[in-house]
This record gives sequence, C-alpha cells and structure tokens, in this order.
Amino acid sequence: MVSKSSEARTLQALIFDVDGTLAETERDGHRPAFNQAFAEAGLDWDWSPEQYDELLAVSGGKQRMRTYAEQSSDFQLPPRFADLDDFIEQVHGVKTQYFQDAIAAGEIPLRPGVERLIRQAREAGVRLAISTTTRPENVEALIKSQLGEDSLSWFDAISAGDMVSDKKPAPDVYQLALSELGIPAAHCLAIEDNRNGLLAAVEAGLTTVVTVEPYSRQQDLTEAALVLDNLGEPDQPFTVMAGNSYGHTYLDLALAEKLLAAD
Ligand code: XBP
Repeated sequence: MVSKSSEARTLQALIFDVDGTLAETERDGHRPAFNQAFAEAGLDWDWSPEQYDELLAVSGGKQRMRTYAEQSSDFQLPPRFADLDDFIEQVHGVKTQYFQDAIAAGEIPLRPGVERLIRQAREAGVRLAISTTTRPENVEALIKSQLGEDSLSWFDAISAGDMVSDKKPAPDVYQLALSELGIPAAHCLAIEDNRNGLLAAVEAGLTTVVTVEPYSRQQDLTEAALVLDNLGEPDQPFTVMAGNSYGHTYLDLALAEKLLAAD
C-alpha cells in the first residue's frame, strides 16, 4: 500500500467508481442486459437479483460470465461459438448494447448527491476522474445521458474495463487514473460502493468513501474513511453507517477535505 505523507493534504481530485456509485446500474441495468443477451444466444441462463448479488463477488462482466460457465456443471457451449473465449466476447458485446440502450433511454438516474458534488468540484477547480471495471462505452453512455453531451470533457481521466489487465480488487485501474491525472493519491478522494472497489482504491493509497448498495450493505468495509447510504443532499441527509462525518449531513468538498486530513 502507498504510504501517505504528513504534508498538508489538500483535495485536488475526486475519483468516482461507476456501477453502484454514480448510479444503481447493477440489478436493473447490467443484470437484465446479461439476461437479454443470454436469451438471444439461446442459453437458459437467467440471473435473478439474488443470484446476481452473489455473482458480483467477481468484478467484470466477462470474468463473471466465465466464472459462471466454469461453475455450471451442465453448461454446453452453443454450437455457433468457436470456444468459451469467443462465446464470452460475443455475448458480452450484445449485453453491452442492451445496457447502453437502457442507459441512453435514461432508465437509470444518478444516485443522490452525485451531480451536486460533481458540479461543486468543477466550480472549485477540483479535478474529476473515473475508475471502473465496466467498459468505457458504458461510462460514456451513462455520463452523457445524465449530465449532458459535453459532460465527458469534465473528466480528466476515465480508466475503465480492459485498459488494465487486473480488475478490482487489484489497484491497477486506480493507479492508471492517478497517473493520467498526475496527482499523488494523498490529494485525491475515491468514492466507491463495495468491498472490491474499496480494496482497489485503498491499495492505490486513496482515502475512500463508500456509498453502499443493497448487495454491499453487509460487506466488510472497515478500510473506508466513511460509509454512507448515499452522498446526501442539503434537503436529504445521508445516514452514516461507519466513520466520522464531522457534523456534515451531505458529502461536499469541505467534508472531503476533512476526511483527507484525518486519514
Ligand atoms: C463493475 C463491474 C462490472 C459491471 C458490468 O464493478 O464489476 O462488471 O457489473 O460491466 P465496479 P461490464 O463498479 O467495481 O467497477 O459487463 O462492462 O464488465
């Protein structure tokens, strides 16, 4: 793990995870898109919300499909695919298209406080980045559909999907974002939604806030500086599940600075 220096730790960037953090995309976005692609491929796979919660222990949709295929004793490769790699590549491509259609239709809104915090950071000159396991085209679709056509340019680094070979909980996707930002980890705050993401961010040396999702509520999130139900809004306070919120009721840059200074 990267050690944090004792110099004054001013906030220079926020690094957001996407799925579960910017928006609750997993159960009602990725999961049905997987199921649509499975049906189209002639498979009888149909992941229920409960089953999907368990499958989320594996980061990355392609890795999740591979694990599921390898653990299904009765899985038979449909004849039109050359091998398991070809199957995963093609079916995941179809899944991505279904997911993007749902996102472009605006079916999945941003979580409370996300847009407010992003806009506050922009006004204050605090830079923005993304570190996610999902594919870059999914990130672009979500950000554009929710924040406007030009909003991608607000982010100085978008590290996503196969840009790194080792997915979360490995720190690689955060290290990539940090090197693109050119800012030491000690001056950045990560925002995540689950244990795999938290471990990746902390291993990269980042102070991390976790906003839980239904499936991550019961996870061990001990390494987080603060665990919340969501980022909160001035008229919609967050609930603190672990950590010190210093009397704040929503996450703004002032609270982010305090969390950095205390870590
Ligand atoms: C997100 C993921 C992704 C999504 C599906 O993890 O694990 O696999 O579930 O997206 P995180 P893809 O939020 O921690 O980055 O199918 O494009 O992988």
